[in-house]
Amino acid sequence: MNGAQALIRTLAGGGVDVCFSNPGTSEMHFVASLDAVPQLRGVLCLFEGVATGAADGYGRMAGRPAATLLHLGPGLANGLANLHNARRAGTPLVNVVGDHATYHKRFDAPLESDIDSLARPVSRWVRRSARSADVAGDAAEAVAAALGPPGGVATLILPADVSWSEGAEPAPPVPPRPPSLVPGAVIGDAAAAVRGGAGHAAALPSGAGCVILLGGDALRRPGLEAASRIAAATGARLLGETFPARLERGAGLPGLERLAYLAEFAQSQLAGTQRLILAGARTPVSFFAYPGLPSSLVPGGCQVHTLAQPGEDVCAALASLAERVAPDARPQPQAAQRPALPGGELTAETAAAVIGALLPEGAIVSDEANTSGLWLPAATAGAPPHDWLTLTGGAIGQGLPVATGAAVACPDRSVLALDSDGSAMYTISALWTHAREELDVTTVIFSNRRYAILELELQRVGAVAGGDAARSLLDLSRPDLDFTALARGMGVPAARAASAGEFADELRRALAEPGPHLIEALLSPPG
Ligand SMILES: Cc1ncc(C[n+]2csc(CCOP(=O)(O)OP(=O)(O)O)c2C)c(N)n1
Repeated sequence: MNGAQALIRTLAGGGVDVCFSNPGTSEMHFVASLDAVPQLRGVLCLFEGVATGAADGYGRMAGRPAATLLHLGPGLANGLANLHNARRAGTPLVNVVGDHATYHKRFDAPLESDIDSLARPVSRWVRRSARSADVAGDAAEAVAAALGPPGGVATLILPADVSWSEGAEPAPPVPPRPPSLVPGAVIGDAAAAVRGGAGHAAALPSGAGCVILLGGDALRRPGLEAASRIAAATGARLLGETFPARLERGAGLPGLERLAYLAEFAQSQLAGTQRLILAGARTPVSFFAYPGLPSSLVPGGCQVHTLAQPGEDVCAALASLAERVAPDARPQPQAAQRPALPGGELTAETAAAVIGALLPEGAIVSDEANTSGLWLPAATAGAPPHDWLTLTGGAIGQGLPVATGAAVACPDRSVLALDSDGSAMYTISALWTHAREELDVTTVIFSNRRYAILELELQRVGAVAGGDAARSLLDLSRPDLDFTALARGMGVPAARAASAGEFADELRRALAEPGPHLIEALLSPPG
């Protein structure tokens, strides 16, 4: 057996059943081996950023890694931005990067580059397989490293001669580590913080001044329900991290307000907090630095308590905390509630109401709506239960690929990709994979024909720019993008909506029919 065959069998044996691929010459033996191992499904992506983003979406939903197959340093470089997002999401992902044959590298052929250095910043584990006899063992370790906990990107660099040489055999899976349990003393410390700490005024509910910031796995049902019990019993306030990898929400689950993106709003959400408990979330910081604003969002004088670190079982920690401070409390479920279908103009606000009115039960939403997404959380809060996946690392071009991977991971669920026009263009070729794989993804493009957030940021950072040269760098018109033509050109049926009513009709139709669809929502400028 050659190295590539042993690698693929080992990945499949370790539960990796899909490989989002954009191969080249050095990966041909990997490609050739796929027919012999039907347990590993190869999915062609026409750009590496689609492959890495799709593997992220898959890993977030499946809870186990997909593989990628990328072509040397340049292929990896094309995929880096979405590997960065995956790293921020804590997604398990096995990133296979082909390389030249070991003996060919010293000739410095045109595609030669420093793959290891490119991989390291986005990877929690990097290994270069040296011999075909090693590759299966390396692959088994890569799967375990990707699973963590916490999950992350494991990059396996695969020289072409390691792939094609005989003498390999599959390796058994390496058992992943279980998450560490949070020590009782840490739970006790958090319990004291929730109960009010020293100097607590008896007239106030014990949790007054306390915020529990939930992130990571705490945003799945068990974590949310435990946190909700704590909040119900003590008056502590719950907030979710700004950009969750995966948030379970909707009717019947505890509702959760997220920390705002804009630092000024986040500051006002956290104002008056005396005790901040981090449950799977990082210490909140401003997304960017702004002149005159602090980087840390922790209010002055507020004590920060970490309930669970990355890699620790945050849901078990929240459950233990709930048993201590809220033994009799019940989680507070969000009531079922949908907005009425609006008429009139199609704006970001009426579009959100349409989505809230029609979102199917069990939907997976890939949210890269940016400024057009402002009204989505409120409009969908009481919709039937669904998952919400967001732009974890701020590198735009994630939304369509994450939807691709989520749809491959969950073929029985409806996937809704909500994408702003500028972001969609980075990885627009994901639509071709939606069509090729017949994925049930409905893509909504919020077409405002601008980089609207950057118009706002221009003012917020205090840059003085009123001229046409500056404006033209934030403007997506001249020519106007025709997303319906782009979609049809890649095999995805598409329609345009210019009013709230048209958008509702098109969304209803797209959600009812299997397979991919695209709706270009031509937004009226905000009034
Ligand atoms: C990889 C990457 N490149 C560039 C940026 C900078 N950037 C942030 S938002 C944005 C434009 C977003 O425009 P669009 O997706 O149309 O959303 P809108 O702001 O109009 O809602 C850009 C270019 C980024 N965040 N990530």
